Amino acid sequence: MRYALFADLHGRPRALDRIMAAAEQAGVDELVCLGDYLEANVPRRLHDPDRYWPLPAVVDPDPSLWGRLAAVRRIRGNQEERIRELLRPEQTPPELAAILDAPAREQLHGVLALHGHQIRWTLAGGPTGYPSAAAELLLPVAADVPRRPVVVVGHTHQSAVFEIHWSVAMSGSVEPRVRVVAGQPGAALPVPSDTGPSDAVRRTLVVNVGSAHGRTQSWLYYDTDRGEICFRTIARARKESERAR
Ligand SMILES: [Mn+2]
Repeated sequence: MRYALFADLHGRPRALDRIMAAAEQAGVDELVCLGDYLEANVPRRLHDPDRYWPLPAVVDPDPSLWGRLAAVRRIRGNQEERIRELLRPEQTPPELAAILDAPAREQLHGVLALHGHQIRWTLAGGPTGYPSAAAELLLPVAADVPRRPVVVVGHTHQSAVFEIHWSVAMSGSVEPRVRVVAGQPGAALPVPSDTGPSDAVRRTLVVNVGSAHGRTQSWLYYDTDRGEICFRTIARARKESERAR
């Protein structure tokens, strides 16, 4: 089985076209969106489910995109949760309702897939003198990460791999250490096929995929037969790129 995993499409139909074309070219069997396939138009600070919001104020009405997303396996993200909270059932078109009920997490062979809003994130930087690009990297809080061998997430729009060693936590009250795994672009990460019981997991690899929209679109190619996951990107010239939002 070969999966294309992507996240943070934020309702961009042309970005979905390009992800689908790249996945098809790579011989992918199934596409999986790790949340935020839609975009909530109501700013977070105005989010109020008790107020009535007309449909276009909440989400761009795009039945064509909704229909295509219905064919993609979906994990729900914070955007979908906010849209669902702001719309009443009677004002939600059936094509939209059909894609808002995605599960919060799914086991796909050797990887656990979820959206990163279920995890707290902290800035890597601070007073310790990191170079600025590294300082802006968001690290997952280990306590929020499911203790599985490989966890794939989206949400922060940053492509990165983190390693958590759980054995440190068992020796006392010390938080498990989160380490950034430096990798070559396109290098394969091994994914064990046997996931086993959670308490036997000594090390978790968190594979964080960048945004599926924008000038550089990121996705993950997961080949279960080979037991490997790879970062893939689709890069475009500036004039073709979509307006940043
Ligand atoms: Mn998100």
